[in-house]
Amino acid sequence: MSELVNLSPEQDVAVITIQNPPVNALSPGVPEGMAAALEAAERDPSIRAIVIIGEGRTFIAGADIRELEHAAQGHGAPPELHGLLAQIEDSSKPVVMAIHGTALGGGLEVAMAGHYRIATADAQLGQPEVNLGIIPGAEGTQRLPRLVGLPAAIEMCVSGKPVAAAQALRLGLIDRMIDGDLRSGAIAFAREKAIQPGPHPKTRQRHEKLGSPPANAPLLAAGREQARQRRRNMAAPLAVIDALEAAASLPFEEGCQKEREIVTECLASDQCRALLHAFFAERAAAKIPDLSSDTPISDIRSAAIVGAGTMGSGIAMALANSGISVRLKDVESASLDRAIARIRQTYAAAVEKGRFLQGVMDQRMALVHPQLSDEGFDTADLLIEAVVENLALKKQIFAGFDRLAKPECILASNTSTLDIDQIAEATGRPHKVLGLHFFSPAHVMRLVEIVRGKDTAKSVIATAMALAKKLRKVGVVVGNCWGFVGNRMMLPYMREAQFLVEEGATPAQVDQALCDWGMAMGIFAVDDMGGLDVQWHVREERKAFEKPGLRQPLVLDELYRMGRLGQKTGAGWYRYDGNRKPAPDPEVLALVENAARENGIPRRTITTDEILERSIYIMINEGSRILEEGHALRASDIDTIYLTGYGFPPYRGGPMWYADTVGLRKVYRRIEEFHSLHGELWAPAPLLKHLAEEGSTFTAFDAAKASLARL
Ligand code: 3H9
Repeated sequence: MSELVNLSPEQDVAVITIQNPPVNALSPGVPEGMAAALEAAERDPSIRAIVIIGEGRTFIAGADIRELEHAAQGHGAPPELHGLLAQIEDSSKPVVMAIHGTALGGGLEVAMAGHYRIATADAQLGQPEVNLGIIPGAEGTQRLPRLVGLPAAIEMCVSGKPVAAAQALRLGLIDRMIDGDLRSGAIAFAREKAIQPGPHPKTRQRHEKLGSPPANAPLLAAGREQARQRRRNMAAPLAVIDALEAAASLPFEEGCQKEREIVTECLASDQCRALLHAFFAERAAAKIPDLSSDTPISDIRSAAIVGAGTMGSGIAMALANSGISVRLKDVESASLDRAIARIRQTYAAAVEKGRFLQGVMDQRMALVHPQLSDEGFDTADLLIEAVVENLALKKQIFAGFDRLAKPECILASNTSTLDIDQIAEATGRPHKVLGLHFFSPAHVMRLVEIVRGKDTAKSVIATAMALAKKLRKVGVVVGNCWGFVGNRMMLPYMREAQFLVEEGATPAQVDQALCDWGMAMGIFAVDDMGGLDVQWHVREERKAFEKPGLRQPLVLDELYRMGRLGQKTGAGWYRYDGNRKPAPDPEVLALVENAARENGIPRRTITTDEILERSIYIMINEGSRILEEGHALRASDIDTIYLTGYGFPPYRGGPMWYADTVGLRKVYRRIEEFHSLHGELWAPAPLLKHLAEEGSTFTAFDAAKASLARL
């Protein structure tokens, strides 16, 4: 046994407890400890059954992802669990897996080798490996379809989404749900099974749900189509179907061999390395170097929002979804009516799709209180301003917050670009003020930029991070500069796309290139969705921060003047039909050609490579400046922001990781070339130049900074 695994006999039942906090990952020592405990239980004649359970908040959340990372970097092989799984399955005594929290990846694979599985109602079971660019590599692709059938196995492995215990029971993945104490329930269940005549079911020997080749062929074809559409450009979701096909067509051992080959190939891929980076980047963002673990955190139980527009109502839903009571204030009752209708419609659609029950919708609706007054502002734990981007108006609202709020209340602005310190100046308590920049739609998008002003108290930042976690979002602390991190990088990206169009591309060509590369949406489609009026105002305001005479896009003004404001007016960069489907518009092309002619810009053929380099490298360059100025704590924080808030393809790891994979020398060289061709907007960021000349990477930059912080 080891410290990581405990064996305790409960009369005739051996309870093997995994104790590897925080998530009982199968780190080195855990499989070995389990094997030793199983052997001891097998040898002990007084033991009639075995229970395997996790200590703390969860069963086993999977293989140790650090180990996978080492293997992906070429240091060592992936964890090997074959021997342990066979030992569990071949045990002469019934082995019961007692699941609470999460049984994910290798955790579910271990569970499926048991003879029986029981779970608490809140348990989640899944094979999320594709999210890390691999496939289940510990025989999961071979056992899962034997338990749940091919269609459900395809769905679980391609989506990577876990199923809740009730569904797992329906699918045959677990045998029973347990009310009350799991450990004692598992012991009782194990005794029940011990007296049943053997043999106890071995998953690997089951075939009844595997179907026949002719019946499976269309299921596999549909699965591959689903993988191509839902996980665009990703290799692992397609590869996992090859392994599932092997389960249905080959003997178990041969299927396992095939799975092993595929997982080894996946682990050696750029996609896998990028996705592993994304996993750890997201967790690293939660660590703020100057915030100690004892920084006080207040519990946010009630909030009030000023501004019932799209953002205000989205934030209200995000809060209500986590059980926080929220007052939604606006100056016009018509705005409130629209907001409540929007919220009700969103929830009703979720109920219709089966995401949650009507009762849950009713509870959430009851938490949102529309109002024209400031009632309840004096007792709220958090006040959020979500009005239009107008500094004077925001300052006025914050002055009101200052008069009304209780001393411990946190005052947040949802500004996407403005100066938090100036907003804080309108109050007598700037230490309580910060930015909480949600992304639209705020109840869906995972990112929240947490903007730290010069006076924001550490406890306010810590509370905001805890709130983001409670809302199941990803909080990333950013500095107070124009546009913070995300929008500051977005502006040059949008601008460059417009220059490309002036020089000869079309909006549809640019968008197609970006989508094919993996962006969730093309930049012109994004612009039309956000509204060209918003973009126009942002650009006008931004001019105050820029040197006069810089190249400005030519056509945006004209579209704005024509009232082509994007989706909301049925036309912007594209023309929209009733289903909001964008269609290229010759009128826009004529405007562009005209503007280019008048301004002496020769039009030429623009290649896909040029579109991609100019769009992505301009972001990387701005990201480098942000990093150098300290407005992002790490390059990986910038990646997390782009992955969780801006539709950057996860398998490319975020813009800064992507730059590392291209090679900073190459990126820098191209930026230099663009600088000489296109002028000052392409001036290389000094940090990028420095790292490129040193042959270094952003990853190395982050690591060096982290080790300095530890000194
Ligand atoms: C797999 O199993 C492959 C197999 O098929 C075999 C192949 C051969 N390993 O997320 P949190 C750390 S692939 C190592 O903030 P939560 C995490 O880094 C794996 N570490 O907590 C963090 O560390 P730190 C399949 C892990 O409560 C801390 O735990 N499994 C692992 O919000 C807390 O994490 C998965 O993909 C791990 N497996 O969420 C599950 N998991 O404090 C991945 C977590 O130092 N994990 N850590 O920053 C999750 O989805 C979430 O962590 C979980 C908890 C839902 C479990």
